[in-house]
Amino acid sequence: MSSYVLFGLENPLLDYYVGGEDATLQKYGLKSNDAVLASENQMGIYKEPCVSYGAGGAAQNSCRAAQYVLPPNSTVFAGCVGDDDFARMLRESNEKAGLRSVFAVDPSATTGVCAVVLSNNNKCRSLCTNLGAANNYKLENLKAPEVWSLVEGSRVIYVGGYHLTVSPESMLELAKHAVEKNKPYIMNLSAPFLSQFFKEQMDSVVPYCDYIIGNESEILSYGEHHGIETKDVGEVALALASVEKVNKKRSRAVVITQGADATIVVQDGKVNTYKPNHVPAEEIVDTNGAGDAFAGGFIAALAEEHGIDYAITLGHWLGQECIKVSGTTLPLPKKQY
Ligand code: 26A
Repeated sequence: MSSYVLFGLENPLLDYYVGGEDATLQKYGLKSNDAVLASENQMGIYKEPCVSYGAGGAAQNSCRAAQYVLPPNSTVFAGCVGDDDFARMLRESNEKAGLRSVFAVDPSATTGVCAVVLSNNNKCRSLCTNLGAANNYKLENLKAPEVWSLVEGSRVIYVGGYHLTVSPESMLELAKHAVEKNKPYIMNLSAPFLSQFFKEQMDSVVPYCDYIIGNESEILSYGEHHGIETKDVGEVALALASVEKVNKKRSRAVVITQGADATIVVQDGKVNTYKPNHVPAEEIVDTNGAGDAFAGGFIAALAEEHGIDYAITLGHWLGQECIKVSGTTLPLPKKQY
């Protein structure tokens, strides 16, 4: 049996920071706080001068964050990359973070890139992604013996909702395995557009989820596209939590972060709130990846069989450490919670 307790799946992306703030947003028709797949007329953004770059990919960020607090060799992450320098950089930064990459390689495509535009004193981030090779992950990549044995050896499974656009079959395969072995299965809502344009795929995975993590705009988008007539985050989370479950041995928790405001947790028909500690504005460097770091802390706590209170606390702490440094990485040398 492998020692990797946490198995993650999603898009291995490189984050490509572009300057210009509002002018760049306008030029490419982007909203200041959003995440989209790049359309044909947004492709020019990847030719804009690069301010900085680094490992990205929402679930890959979360897995790096989880590994930050877990014992060595606890976390493994799967996805598809090209055979290029970007892929080498991703492997390197995962390795530095202690995260094992099990990448499928599609030499006919380039590694996925996410253009990041910060604005409003770095408080807002707009993400515009060209998935490239990440889009070519297949169920057969997951079922390859060297990958599937890691799935079997894991205790907790984390899937990024962004993978709904790529390989919902792989997400379902992991989900069925999780039910069969009664392992916690966690999905992130990832972005508002998924509930809108990938609703059917989303609805096929939700019944398997023991934990669903998201933010306020993602849960409200879920509500809007599921005929839930309220803008109350707790109410929509209650509705999502009550979707019939496949694994009857576990109840479902829906966890909604709201930036500096209280995180809302819905479980067993009850709504609880958890206020994160205050981070002074002058300490905030880059909010990109805060939600991913939160998810990383949350899933790390579950992997160590802690309860939900501790999972939220650890998530808040990692989210706050993440926004104090540039990019989606965490401070080094490692801080201890
Ligand atoms: C399919 N899409 C659009 C995406 C992403 C994504 N990760 C996976 N799939 N769009 C943006 N991201 C990542 O989100 C992180 C911030 O939460 C970015 O790479 C960024 O690191």
